[in-house]
Amino acid sequence: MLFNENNEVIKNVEQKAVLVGINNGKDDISIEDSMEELKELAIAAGAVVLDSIIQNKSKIDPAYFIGKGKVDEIKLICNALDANMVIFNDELSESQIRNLEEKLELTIIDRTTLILDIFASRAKTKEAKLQVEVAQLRYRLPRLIGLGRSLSRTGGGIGTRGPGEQKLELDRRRILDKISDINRQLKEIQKNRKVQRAKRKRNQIPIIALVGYTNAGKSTLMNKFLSLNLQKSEDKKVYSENMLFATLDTYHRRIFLDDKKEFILMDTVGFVSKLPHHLIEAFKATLEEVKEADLLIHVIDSSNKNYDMQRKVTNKVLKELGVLNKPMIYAFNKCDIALDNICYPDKNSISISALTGYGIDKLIDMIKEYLFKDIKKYKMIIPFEKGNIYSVLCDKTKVYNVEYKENGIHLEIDLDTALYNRYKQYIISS
Ligand SMILES: Nc1nc2c(ncn2[C@@H]2O[C@H](COP(=O)(O)OP(=O)(O)OP(=O)(O)O)[C@@H](O)[C@H]2O)c(=O)[nH]1
Ligand SMILES: [Mg+2]
Repeated sequence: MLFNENNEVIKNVEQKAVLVGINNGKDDISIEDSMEELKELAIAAGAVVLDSIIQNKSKIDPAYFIGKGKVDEIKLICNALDANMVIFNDELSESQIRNLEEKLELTIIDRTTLILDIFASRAKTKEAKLQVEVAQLRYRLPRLIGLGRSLSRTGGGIGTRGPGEQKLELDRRRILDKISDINRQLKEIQKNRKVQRAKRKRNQIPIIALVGYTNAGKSTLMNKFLSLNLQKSEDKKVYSENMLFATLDTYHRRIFLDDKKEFILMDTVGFVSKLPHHLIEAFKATLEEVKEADLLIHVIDSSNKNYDMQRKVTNKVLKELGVLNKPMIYAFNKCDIALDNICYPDKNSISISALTGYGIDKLIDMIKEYLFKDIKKYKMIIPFEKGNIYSVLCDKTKVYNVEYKENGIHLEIDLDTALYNRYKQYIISS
């Protein structure tokens, strides 16, 4: 689904697009790979891609983004191919979009609009929908101001500049009102999220977040773990699909391991290079949840030749979210179709296939090593007058068995080193 400049859905029109990108030699990946990714994004938004044009240019043209001569060339190509849309690989300014639209007489879409559009069409929950809307409005806001400035600069003249400015001010205010209205609604929804989060914290079950580039296989890995939940088959699988941004919300599922250990696994939205800043901002509340994770599993598509760039882009966003300091396992996924000579960034890396199950046992061992390393099961007796210790323990750790006997509360309980040291006088055996 694509939207026109008034945010109305362009219906029943085949989106026949020509892609345009600038090679300034500054990006992390080659322009060809970047254009390939843009093509996937365009397809994900429902467009048919007819051609891809690259211009080598170190300086951006303020009026047209690309060189003026290139605009004429693109016009010829679009006419010949019967395209009705040109998609740019970067974010354009309002005036660039306007100039290009005038000259090419086609719909102009930039990379940011494209990504926002995909998010808008994929968002399922009310929260995700509102978050995308805020990002879209924020994207439009400076463009309105920009337009206002350019009007006054060129001197729209009496009768045009005044009302033009007024209308812009009105649009601007309307957008600002709308943003604060949505933010109010989001706050309400997020209150509930906080309650859920507090509940999870109380349960003291460790949390693992799956993070990574879009299409890396996070949701597939989540489903693989769910298939291990033999005795708890009510757990719902999450949606996984070979398309960009299949997941836009965070999903939590409890995973039970064979030796009574359990953790909560969290599936999250995937990242992409040049992810619009407003989108990261808008999704911060959802992504905040990653902060509560005890461990991150960074899923990497090792069949993609840009896997290392994707890893770096993901780490950059994680840094922006303030979670890069958490313990992290790099899961090099899709090893069934991986490239040769994959380079591991550090020893916390493992090769897996979420699809075939290869390496999952080893991944579980690594998880246990991180999460349950110093936990052992003990039997203890807490005297009745120390009932408060019992409540502290219930809060902090897993209690398997409770019996009230004459001499106190008999517990079968997991203790890590810290809890063991604190309460060792009540331990009767391990
Ligand atoms: N060959 C192969 N394909 C895989 C593997 N893991 C996932 N896939 C495929 O990769 C595609 C993307 O998988 P998802 O699990 O939806 O990816 P994701 O990381 O959740 O993607 P987003 O939700 O978009 O961020 C799907 O077609 C999966 O079947 C794997 O180990 N091997
Ligand atoms: Mg997913």
